[in-house]
Amino acid sequence: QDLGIVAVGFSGGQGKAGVDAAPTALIESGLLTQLRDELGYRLHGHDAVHLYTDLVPARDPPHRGMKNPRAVSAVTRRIAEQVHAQAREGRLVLTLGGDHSIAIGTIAGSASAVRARLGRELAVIWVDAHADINTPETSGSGNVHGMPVAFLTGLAKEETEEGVFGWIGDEHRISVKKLVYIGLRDVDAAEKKILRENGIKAFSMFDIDRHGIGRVMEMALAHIGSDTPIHLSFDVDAIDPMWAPSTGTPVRGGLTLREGDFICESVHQTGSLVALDLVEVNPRLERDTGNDLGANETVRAGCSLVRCALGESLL
Ligand code: DIR
Ligand code: MN
Ligand code: MN
Ligand code: MN
Repeated sequence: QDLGIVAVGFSGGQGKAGVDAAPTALIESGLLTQLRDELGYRLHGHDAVHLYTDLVPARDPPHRGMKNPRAVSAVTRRIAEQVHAQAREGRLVLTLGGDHSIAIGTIAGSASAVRARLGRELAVIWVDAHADINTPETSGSGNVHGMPVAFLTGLAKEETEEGVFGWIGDEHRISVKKLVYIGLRDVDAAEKKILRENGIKAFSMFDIDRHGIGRVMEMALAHIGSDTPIHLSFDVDAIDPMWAPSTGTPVRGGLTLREGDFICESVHQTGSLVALDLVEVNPRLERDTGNDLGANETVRAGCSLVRCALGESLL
């Protein structure tokens, strides 16, 4: 099968440098070679790691409290075009982030491509410790990586097309009905209200402990419905810091490595996966505190998640 790769070295959706180094770290650890040689994918677009430096303005003052709003908007707009172009060719698209703000681009691109190519609505499985559904107005941090789902569902909007994220149109958006969260454990009060008021399906760590990951995946996939194209957006901080410590906002009490891999395997098994993001690996954080092992383990966890989503565990 054909696999489009979009390697995104971007960190402007949050404050910690180093998450931009993740695509190179993942690729240098052998991820793409494995996908090609062991899983048999034909790769496209894998020759470049995009830094988008030409899109980052010299002056980028806050807008509605958002930090780096113009940079994030311009970069995600370009990513949306890249993902759309790959997906229109009928390729599965793998995006290696970067912080989670880039999902504004990846999901906008795959939602619009799935509409154009199949006339279908895209479902999204968002695996994360966080809900990333703050609006600019509810956000306490101003970091756009805490807001992508609000923009993608239309819960946050710009009034005019000239507004900072005004390029996001209906063709790029997803329905709150086709969105499922897995792994939540650090959700802001305002986000809980948004999830409740919009009836958004969410499986927290509590639900995983109660039902087990097998049952949770059955329920998550049943909610989406069979034969619906799926975009899996995986924030590595969903995995417990025991296995993935090198990430910007680690939260204890997370998924085991096996539970993370199982989520990916279950999505692969549906045969409906059209796009996959792996985000928030920051190899520099643990490296800088002298913990090379922590950085390497996090990269290794990320590689495993991607291979599982792309079919490694099939016998
Ligand atoms: C917090 C933390 N809810 C915020 N969010 C994320 O900044 O909006 N951390 N996404 O990874
Ligand atoms: Mn996230
Ligand atoms: Mn997160
Ligand atoms: Mn938090």
